[in-house]
Amino acid sequence: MKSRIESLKSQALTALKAAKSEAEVRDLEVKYLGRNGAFNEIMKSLKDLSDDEKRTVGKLANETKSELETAILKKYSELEMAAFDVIAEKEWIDVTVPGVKPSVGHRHLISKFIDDLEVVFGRMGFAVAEGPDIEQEHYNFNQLNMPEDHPSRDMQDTFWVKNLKRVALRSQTSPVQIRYMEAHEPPVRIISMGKTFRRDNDATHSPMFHQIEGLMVDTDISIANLKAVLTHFLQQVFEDPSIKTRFRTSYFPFVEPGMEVDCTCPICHGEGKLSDGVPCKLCKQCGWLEIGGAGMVHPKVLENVGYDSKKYTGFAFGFGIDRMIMIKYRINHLRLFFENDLRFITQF
Ligand code: FA5
Repeated sequence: MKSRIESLKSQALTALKAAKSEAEVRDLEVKYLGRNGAFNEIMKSLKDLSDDEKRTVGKLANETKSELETAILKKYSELEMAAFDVIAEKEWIDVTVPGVKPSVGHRHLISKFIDDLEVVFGRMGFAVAEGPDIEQEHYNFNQLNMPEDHPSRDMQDTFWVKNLKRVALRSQTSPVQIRYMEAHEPPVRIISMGKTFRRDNDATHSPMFHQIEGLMVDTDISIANLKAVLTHFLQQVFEDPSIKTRFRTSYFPFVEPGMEVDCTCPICHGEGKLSDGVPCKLCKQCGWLEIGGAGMVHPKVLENVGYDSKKYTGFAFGFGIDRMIMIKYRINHLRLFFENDLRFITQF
């Protein structure tokens, strides 16, 4: 019986050593230690032995059984570790390899610039007003002292909306002045920024462009206020406190007097040439750049919205946002703003 136990043990250990999978180990466990396994058979047959033999053989059988149990547990854990090694090998990653940088988008140059304008005017107490891109003739022209058949309408070659009477893509941001004044009593201090549309198309004029409109109305507003606000504004926008402004008489039906606003060239600082004597290309050696129109609000416009033009005066201005960005960042073609070429867009 003893030799039978010894031989079972060595058979079992050899088979266990050769086992390659958990399933094989489980089969061996059943074969040797299971309810109908070899060791249970031995235990059952102990009853036929003498008391002395029962004690020694039983002890040996029990010891061998628990030895086998330990060996089986050890084999299970070896197989498990080997499985982990396979996973670790298969799913191996090198954490020292430099990562792939995800590309993150950002706001467009024009949107960011519009935010900057809002900040500059916000500091001067101007609120932001809005109006629709598709506008009634009434607001885009009539109320601005540009009645039907008035030749001044030819100054802005307008996109009219087909099949809709007297509706156009707004050709300027000035209609927002009217909408705001109709809804509010003075004092008024607003800017309005957004898209405007005209039948234009060249390097510095596009069919869709952006304007900023400004309007200030109160009892004592004069050209001095206009000049102070616009000079400060341009110095802030071009980040150059040496910027100067000048006003040239001009004509816009909704202001009187009307003016073109120029500022000194931020590249040559009004000299027309750079410090090394090279002629300045941006201002074409003139030292000044045209930025937009302005003037004192025409009394007729004030009356159109129900304001007392004897009591109130105001100034208004309208500048090209795209033009200011072109000057600030030395961009030579408007098309670049709208082509969405990432090589351009990611620079700002
Ligand atoms: C006007 O539109 C007036 N509403 C401005 C104004 C407001 C004057 C209030 C007085 C009081 P003007 O047509 O000049 O003015 O246009 C103003 C600016 O818009 C121009 O100086 C230019 O910078 C810009 N601009 C005009 N057309 C285009 C275009 N097609 N593409 C890009 N910018 C343009």
